[in-house]
Amino acid sequence: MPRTPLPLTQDIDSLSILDEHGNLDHELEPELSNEKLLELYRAMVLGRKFDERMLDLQRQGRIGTFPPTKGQEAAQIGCSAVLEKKDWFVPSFRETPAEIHRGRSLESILLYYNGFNEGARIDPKQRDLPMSIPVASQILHAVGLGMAAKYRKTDEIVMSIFGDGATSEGDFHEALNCASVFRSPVIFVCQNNQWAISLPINKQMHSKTIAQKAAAYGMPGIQVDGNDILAVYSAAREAADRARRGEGPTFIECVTYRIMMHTTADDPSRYRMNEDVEKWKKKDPISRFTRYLIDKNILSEEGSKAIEKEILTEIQSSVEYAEKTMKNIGNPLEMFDHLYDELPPYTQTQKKELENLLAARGEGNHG
Ligand SMILES: Cc1ncc(C[n+]2csc(CCOP(=O)(O)OP(=O)(O)O)c2C)c(N)n1
Repeated sequence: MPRTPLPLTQDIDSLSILDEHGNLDHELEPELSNEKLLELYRAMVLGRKFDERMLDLQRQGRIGTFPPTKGQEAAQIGCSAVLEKKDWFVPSFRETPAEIHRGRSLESILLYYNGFNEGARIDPKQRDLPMSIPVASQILHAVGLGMAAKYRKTDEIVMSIFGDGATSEGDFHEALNCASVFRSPVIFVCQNNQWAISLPINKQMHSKTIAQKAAAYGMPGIQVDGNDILAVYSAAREAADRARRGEGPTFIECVTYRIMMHTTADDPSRYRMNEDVEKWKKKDPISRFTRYLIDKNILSEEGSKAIEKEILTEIQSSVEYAEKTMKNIGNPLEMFDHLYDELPPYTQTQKKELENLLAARGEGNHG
């Protein structure tokens, strides 16, 4: 028999627990205390409100370029919720809500997006890597961290998050292969938000799912509704338990959607259909979770408003504190000092522009 089907048997499931119409699969509902559910809710709302404020600040010229996360809160918080303090979190640039949930301060993020080195400094007690801007590069770092944890015989695990575009990079494939071979305790989370800047997913790959790529590397993989925090949490919980038992990596594809622009530097109306955006807005992860909590009598309309109010106050005082701090630390012009011996002409122009801007704002040299 020269030609027979190969016995490839790995199944890839698709998981949804709370759908967009509020239907709940009771059998699959994860066991979470009311306290934990409220913690997740607050983290999602904080992520959303801070994201909205960051967009306003950018439009007012009070921060630099920023990548919004609106619509991806369930994917982010559902995953970060399974990590413990001792575990490692390895994000890319879009993971602001999850970083906050892990303990990063709003002030630090505000400083970062204003170009201050102080905002890139991570508390050594916090096991988070700085956000990675080179797409997919951080996935390899996560595998290495996992291998180190394994050699040291700790039960720490690692989570790396990235977008659909990252799966087209060589680093992604090297990372999955290496993790599988060495059984590195990593949870790979792909936030399939349908777009890599202006490139839609159907022009980027012909595989029907991203989750199926796990099978190629011999590791468990699952596709989840990324706007359903219960599904994301359950898949991440399974993956974390597996990694902690020493059974190696897992790949999770969270199917979600980037409601806003890729970054504040681009205009999605030039490449994307508004109907799609409207369709996805109806699947909003926060309204879906709010309804679930209200149905379970864990949250009330008034309770939800009170949480929102408290969050807005927290954001406001962080913005005020960060803006005051920025007047008293460092000199933004120093960013031009460390890259070149002699500045190229276009960078000299940029330096001059910043000098003029600071002078116009009466901020002198910030020093
Ligand atoms: C190695 C590398 N190539 C190109 C870029 C430019 N770039 C920035 S974000 C991006 C798209 C990323 O898309 P995806 O991985 O899906 O993440 P998303 O932004 O959608 O969260 C690209 C190509 C980069 N930062 N790094």
